[in-house]
Amino acid sequence: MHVTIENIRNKIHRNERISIEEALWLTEQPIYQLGQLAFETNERINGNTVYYNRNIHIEPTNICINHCLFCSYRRIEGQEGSWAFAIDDMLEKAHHAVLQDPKLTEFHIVGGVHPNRGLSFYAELIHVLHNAFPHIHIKAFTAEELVQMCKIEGVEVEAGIELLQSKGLMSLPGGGAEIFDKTIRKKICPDKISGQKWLDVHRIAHQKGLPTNATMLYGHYDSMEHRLLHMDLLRQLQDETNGFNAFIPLKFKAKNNKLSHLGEANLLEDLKTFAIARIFLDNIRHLKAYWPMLGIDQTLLLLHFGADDIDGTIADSTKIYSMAGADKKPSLSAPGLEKFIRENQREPSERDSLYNPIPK
Ligand code: V47
Repeated sequence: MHVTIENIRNKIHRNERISIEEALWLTEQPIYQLGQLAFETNERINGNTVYYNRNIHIEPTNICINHCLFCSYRRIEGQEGSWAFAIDDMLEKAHHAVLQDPKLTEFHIVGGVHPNRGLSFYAELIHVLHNAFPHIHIKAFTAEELVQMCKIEGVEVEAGIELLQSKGLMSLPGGGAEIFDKTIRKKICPDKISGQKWLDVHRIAHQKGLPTNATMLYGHYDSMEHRLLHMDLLRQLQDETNGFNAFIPLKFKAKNNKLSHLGEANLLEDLKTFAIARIFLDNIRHLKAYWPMLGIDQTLLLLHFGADDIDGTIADSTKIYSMAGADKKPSLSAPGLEKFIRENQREPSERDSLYNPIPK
């Protein structure tokens, strides 16, 4: 069949999915056409609503055994700028955050892969936080962190997830996916679990009833084809489990890391990546433009290219991106986020971690 924008539009309207080849063709069309298609696609799925939540990040440690070339955050034990918070310190941070915003709904917990903090430490952390704040959703640990914390204690990942779940873990964030292409993955994060293993851990989580997110780190050595192959594996797993809530393209930030010489993707590339993700991933409902990394202006623009979620209030609680060159103190109040969304002619909706609307 001869490919045209119209026959791809018709396909989408018939709820037929597009192939990798069609997606690649689309990314070579004028950006306004791709953007319009992504906008329409999102409108059919999520209407005019743009979601946000009230959350903080808790980053237990930046001490990490891995040597990911894109990372500006990792330190070794004892190195200046390293941290490894005790459970009490993290509980204190949580109390402080809830005092600042009593309507907080989510703790997002991710950090480095510490050489000797195993499953028991993290199970205790979840237990303590859940006990103190039973109404707050705990979204914690990338597949990478889970595999390593289980390995330290010789526990199978499945049993580890069950233990954490019994302590109050409610979902997994999408980090650590990076890019599934084997050659690039070896080059940029040589010590990380394979893409296949990442998918296996998320499959297990979904089977245990834990929803998860999925990320993709783009804008380094990857091409659009690598991104689509990455999304294709996510689309296949989602067909099997329906456990992914959101897809989050993470733009590589180039400051203070071993890939700084590559620079960053340009705006056109960002728009294309988000737009094609919205069209291609027909079975993942939400596309998140993570504002602390992108900055609010670019995030708002991406709402016109398929994104429907901008993540949360954050309250200056994450260092991963500021250390790599993003906004230094990311923090916006719920009314502040709502104002930005409204100014963009969209309807804000505060959500919980599972995308249920929070009544006003
Ligand atoms: O896996 C690290 C990325 C991820 C850089 O699930 C970088 O809701 C760009 O996954 N430039 C961790 N990206 C953070 C993450 C996340 C963030 C927000 C929301 C959710 C969610 C998940 O951060 C890592 C890695 O891909 N990352 N360094 C960098 N220089």
